[in-house]
This record gives sequence, structure tokens and C-alpha cells, in this order.
Amino acid sequence: MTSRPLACDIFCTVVDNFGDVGVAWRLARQLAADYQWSVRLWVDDLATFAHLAPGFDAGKRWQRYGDVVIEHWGDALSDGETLQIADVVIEAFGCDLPPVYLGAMAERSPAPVWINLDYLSAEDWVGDFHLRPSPHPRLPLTKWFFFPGLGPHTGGVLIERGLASAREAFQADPVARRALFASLGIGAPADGTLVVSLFAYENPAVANLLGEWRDGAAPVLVLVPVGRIGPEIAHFLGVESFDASTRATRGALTVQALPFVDHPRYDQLLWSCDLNFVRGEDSFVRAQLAARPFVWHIYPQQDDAHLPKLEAALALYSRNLDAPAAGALRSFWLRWNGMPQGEAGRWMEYLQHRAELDKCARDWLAELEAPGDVAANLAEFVESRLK
Ligand code: TRH
Repeated sequence: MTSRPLACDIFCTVVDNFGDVGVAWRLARQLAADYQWSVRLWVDDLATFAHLAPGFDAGKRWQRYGDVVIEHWGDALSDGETLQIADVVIEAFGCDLPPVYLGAMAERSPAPVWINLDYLSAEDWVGDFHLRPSPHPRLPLTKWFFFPGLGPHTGGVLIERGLASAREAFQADPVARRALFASLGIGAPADGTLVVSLFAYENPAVANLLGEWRDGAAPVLVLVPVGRIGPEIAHFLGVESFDASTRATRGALTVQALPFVDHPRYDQLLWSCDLNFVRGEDSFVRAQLAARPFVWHIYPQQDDAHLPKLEAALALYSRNLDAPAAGALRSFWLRWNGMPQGEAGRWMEYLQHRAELDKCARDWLAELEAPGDVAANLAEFVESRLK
């Protein structure tokens, strides 16, 4: 191996929302910070990326942001300009590499280690496919499929060094929590308030849930990052629109809109809440790392292809719960994901198992960490290929 830092190019296309670029950005930062790799992140939609990176200038083709170089993946990569090919090339989520870059990879000696970073799944097959090679049909290159996952023999999830101690320190420090809320323009919630963060896609189930909280005995504060679920919340509240300044109280329920914050502050928000509603992939993982109970709104796919993924995650996550608590959790998640549950899966049922579900969230961390984390597993694999 060379003594210079490894150079790594990560390519990412923004399909929709923030998940793909969120994962790519998190991985880029971790490889730079924890492994001192020299990382360049190529993104085709810098305006979306800018939501995750305060102060980032989406108009610039190239810029250094923190430890990472961010480059616009645009025309320049199709007109044959001279390209620096990195030691490690990661395509995020099957985005096809630019042909000119791929051609230059084939001419590089030694060939770069070429990885496809796939979507995370808790399904059993992931362990069988993780780190399988796929030789290119024409070029002397091999692509390796790297699968993040929740179970053994997978690539694990992204966990930055020092994350657990930062979270533990934050969760033990009420002043830090108050400071976060103050920075978000929220006063400290009164003692006994259930504090919930709610990040979700459009979801018809939200009105019922908000109604249960409104009519309940205990105060509930729901913090909602502005976004796709906003119109349904506005409709429930009977207000015209839901923007970052919305705050409304109905019965025992207070709903407060939040601005979109950067990754570190979003983590702190998850660490601060008693229950987190998350979606997609990256926030789903961060909620698990918060050691707090959570509800997953899975990214809906055609032909309900997402349902086996949801069931697989539920089965793994709840396997140490007793049957009534596991059943309440499953019904609650399924109802939230649009599957009729009759009278099951309501808040009152979930609440009865709250202590077990809180414990489950804490205990789950050890299982989540068991396969090792994505960046460590990736760095180890790359080293083994470069020897
Ligand atoms: O945004 P998502 O729904 O992303 C996706 C995409 O839809 C993608 O195409 C799909 O493949 C994938 O899900 C499964 O949800 P996700 O993955 O949680 O990404 C949100 C990102 O936004 C994540 O990195 C956390 C971040 N975030 C913040 O940084 N600040 C915030 O305030 C919030 C609410 C989120």
C-alpha cells in the first residue's frame, strides 16, 4: 500500500428526497475524518445537497466543504477531460459511472477498487450477496457489491467514531438538550411531555394518530421537519399551510414545525426525543443509533416490494421482545405504513408497552453494532484488495 492517503471518488445521483445523497455525504465525511482518505463526492444535484450542508454554494462546480471535495457531476464528465482516477471508486446505489470515467479506470494501473454501495436491507439474502464480485463484461474491471444491513455477514450501518460517547454525553446533559431546542426556537418542553419527532412521507394515518394525542391525557409535543407530510398536518390543524413558523395546540397536542437542520443537529434532535418517526434509509439508521424507540415509514416501492423489507426489519428488531410488545410494535408500524390493522396498532396499545419498547431501543444498539460499521468494513475490504 502507498503511504499517501487513499484517494476515493464517490458518485451519487439524487433520485428524489435526501436519502441517497444523505448516505453518500455521511460516508464521504466518515472516510475523510476517521480514515484520512482524500475524498471527492460527485453529486448531480447540488441544490438538493445544499440542504444538508449549511453555507454550501450550489452554484460552484467544485468546492472543498469540510474535509471533502464536492464536485458537480455534470457535462464535464462526458466531454473527455483529463480525469484523476481515485484508488477507490464508489458508486452509490447503482448509479452508472460516467463512461469516460469508467474507460479511464480500465486504463489505470493498478485498477481502482470499484464498489457499488447498495441500499440497506434487513432481509436474509443480503448476507449472501455482500461483497460478491461482478466482472465487467468488456473492461478489465471488477465491481464489488457492498450491502449495508442489520444482520450478521452484512456491511453493517454507518457509525462514526465517537458517536456513542457523543450521544451518551448529550443524553445525560439536560442543558445540551435545552440548548438544542432553543437553537430551534422551541422552549423547553414541560416535564411529563412526550416529545416526538416526525419525519415522514405523505401519510393518511397521521390524522388519526394526531387525534389520539390531541384527545389523550398527557401532553405531547410533535416536532415536524417541514416537508412532504406538511399539508396533511396543516389539514388536521385546520391551518392554511405548514411552514417553519407553524406552531399550534389542539387539546393535549402541540405541533411545532422545524426547519431542516444539518446532520449533526438532526442526530441531536433524535437523541432528544422520546419517540422518533423516521423514513427512507438514513434517518431510519440514525434513529436506531439514538437508542430511542422509533417508527419507520419505509420508502414505498412499486408492487409493494418494500413490505418484505419492512417485515424483515421488524422481525430482527423485535426478536427479543415478548409477544404482546412485539405485536403492538408490529401493528403500530404496519398501520403507519398504510396497512389496515382493524383496532390494533393504535397509540393506546403502543403506550401500554412503552417501557419494554424503550428498553428494546437501548438493547438493539449492541446488535446493530455487531457486524461492524460500513466505513470500517469498507476500509478493511479495500485494504485487502490493494495488498
Ligand atoms: O429523504 P428520504 O426519504 O430518502 C430516501 C430517498 O427517497 C431515496 O430515493 C430512497 O432510496 C431512500 O430514501 C430509501 O429519507 P432518508 O433516507 O432518511 O434521508 C433523509 C436525509 O435527510 C438523512 O440523511 C437525514 C437528513 N436530514 C437532515 O439532515 N436534517 C433534517 O432536518 C432531516 C429531517 C433530515
